[in-house]
Amino acid sequence: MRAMPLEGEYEPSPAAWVTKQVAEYEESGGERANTLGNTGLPVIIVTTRGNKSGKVRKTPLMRVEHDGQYALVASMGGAPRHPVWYHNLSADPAAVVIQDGPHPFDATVRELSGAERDEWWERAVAAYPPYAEYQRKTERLIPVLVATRRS
Ligand code: F42
Repeated sequence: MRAMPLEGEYEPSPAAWVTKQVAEYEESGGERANTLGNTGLPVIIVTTRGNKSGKVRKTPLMRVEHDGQYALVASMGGAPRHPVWYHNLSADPAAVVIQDGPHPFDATVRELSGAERDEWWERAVAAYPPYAEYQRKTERLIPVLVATRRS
């Protein structure tokens, strides 16, 4: 079943390389622009709704998948503040579309804590080792959310 794209006006990221990656990923159905730079490590595209503007926002994130669920890691390179897409998801955990390959799908997210977060954090660091470095760089506990496909 195809995703119901989040209605609303798409507002590209102010970061040009992010906007470019999203555009190329979507145009190619996930065949191109599907890794982080030349790391060879896969990314997904996460669509959220701006919690203030209501605009549609699209964010490439590292692909951390297990049994059909995805971890969304609000690392932002270990910056002191959470990325704003995290606030969008916190405001509306059901306004989420995940694209991992050609077909985007609707999902719902839940923020993880405790042992469940530890388990997904391990998977995240295995998929993208710099996450461990980012956590060492910042006082904030990097939020980990799990996205589950809505049938
Ligand atoms: N970021 C991560 O945090 N984790 C990753 O695993 C990750 C992987 C990754 C791979 C490839 C790549 O190209 C980028 C990657 N990034 C990763 C970076 C990620 O794509 C984002 O650029 C980054 O996390 C920052 O997200 P952000 O949502 O904070 O982006 C800012 C720059 C942004 O878009 N700001 C907009 C602006 O105009 O300044 C506003 C966006 C927005 O959602 N606004 C809300 C609204 O209502 O419209 C209001 C938000 C609020 O509460 O103020």
